[in-house]
Amino acid sequence: MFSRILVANRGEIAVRIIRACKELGIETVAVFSVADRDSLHVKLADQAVCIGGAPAKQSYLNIPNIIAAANNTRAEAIHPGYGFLAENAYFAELCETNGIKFIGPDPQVIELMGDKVKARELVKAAGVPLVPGSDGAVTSFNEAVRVADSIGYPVMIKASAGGGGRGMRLAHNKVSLREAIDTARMEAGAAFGNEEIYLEKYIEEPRHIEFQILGDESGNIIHLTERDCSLQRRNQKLLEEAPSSLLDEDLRHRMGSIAVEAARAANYYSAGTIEFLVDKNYNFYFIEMNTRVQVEHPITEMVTGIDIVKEQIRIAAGEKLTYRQEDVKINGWAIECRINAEDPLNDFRPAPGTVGQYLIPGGPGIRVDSSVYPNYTISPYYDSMVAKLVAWGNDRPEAISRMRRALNEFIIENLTTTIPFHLKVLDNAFFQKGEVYTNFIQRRMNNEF
Ligand code: MV4
Repeated sequence: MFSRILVANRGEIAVRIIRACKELGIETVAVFSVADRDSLHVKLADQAVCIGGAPAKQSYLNIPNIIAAANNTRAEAIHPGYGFLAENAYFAELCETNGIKFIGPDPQVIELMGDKVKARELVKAAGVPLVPGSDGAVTSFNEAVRVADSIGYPVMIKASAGGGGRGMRLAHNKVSLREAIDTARMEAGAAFGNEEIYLEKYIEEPRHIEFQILGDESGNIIHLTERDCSLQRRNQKLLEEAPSSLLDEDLRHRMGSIAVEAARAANYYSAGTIEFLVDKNYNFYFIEMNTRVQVEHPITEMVTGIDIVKEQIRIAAGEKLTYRQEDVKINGWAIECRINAEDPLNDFRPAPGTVGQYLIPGGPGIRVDSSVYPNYTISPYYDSMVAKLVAWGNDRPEAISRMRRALNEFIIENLTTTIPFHLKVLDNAFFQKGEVYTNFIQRRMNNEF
């Protein structure tokens, strides 16, 4: 096992990783920007190194400074968390060439899965169902028209280098297809330096269901069942739950087996996520794979009892999985609310600032992953997450009532947060029936938000 790990991230996920290291008896090195001198991850780590200015480009994305910090502190491994450098294959490769273990999958797999066209081709060959669409990238308007005519409108245009809904465009007919393709290409070029696009049939009101994967470096791969992330706003997840109210045991088993096959096709190790869309007829389709630990990983931890971050670290240290698929059981129900410093009444505009009193909820079934403390200033330089509030219950109604209780208990003075919005979602009759899907917020929350 490692004796010292550098955590190349900030905020709640840096704190989460430091906690896992402490439980494993591993020393931690935090890195921080000049805006984060007073951050909780800096206080909790054994050592901390300033890696640059407040803008992420100068610090949390500053590869030479992070590698230097790891070398200087003789850290044996780097945990990238999510965001920033977590899915940067070049960074992962550079860690390895410096003799530092990157806590994540093989750099070539990061590269492969970052290319959504290549990822589709790879898993298709392994028999994984895809959303009907183009075979590979679409290179001309005429080709796009041919594909759209054969799969039928509406179609989604997606950026090969995108993912998570970034750079997606919808086209209802041949006329709007041309404009959608031109815009998608331009946006993808500007955002990712890569104009490659592909086409998918538009799935109406799908559910976004993702399977948590764990694999070791000996080729053992299991899944930790699913998360339902259908409640999104402009491709930002607001609330996630595990398990999904949509799946029965049979569908869970079939999707889980396919998710493991998709990961196996990539020789995957470490933690990862296979994302599916599920349509109204319970057909499921692979959309992409994420090669990092995700924001919403705690709900899977709550229902399986498996510590995903500790497993990631053990796997990176060369240990074999200690769980077999038959050891993984779902116990109860978990919901996560992402509490952001944003104004739901003002188009969810970020509202960073200095918190006054800060009192987190507790009691049965409640977990709070946060790096905020009283009088802490949330910086405008980074995302506006205040806390991930997770509620566990024996069943969905109990998880909902605990979440409602905990949201009301949370004291976050002097900040505008999304808590009132989350309470409205939990009170919504459609949500309570488990009806969450694309446009839920538009269609079901219109009057309130
Ligand atoms: C789609 C889709 C409909 N058809 N792809 C992909 C990433 C995710 N963040 C949103 N994505 C979607 N991809 C096809 N071919 C609709 C969405 C989508 C969505 C899906 C499930 C639940 C909520 C959603 C909200 C917006 C968009």
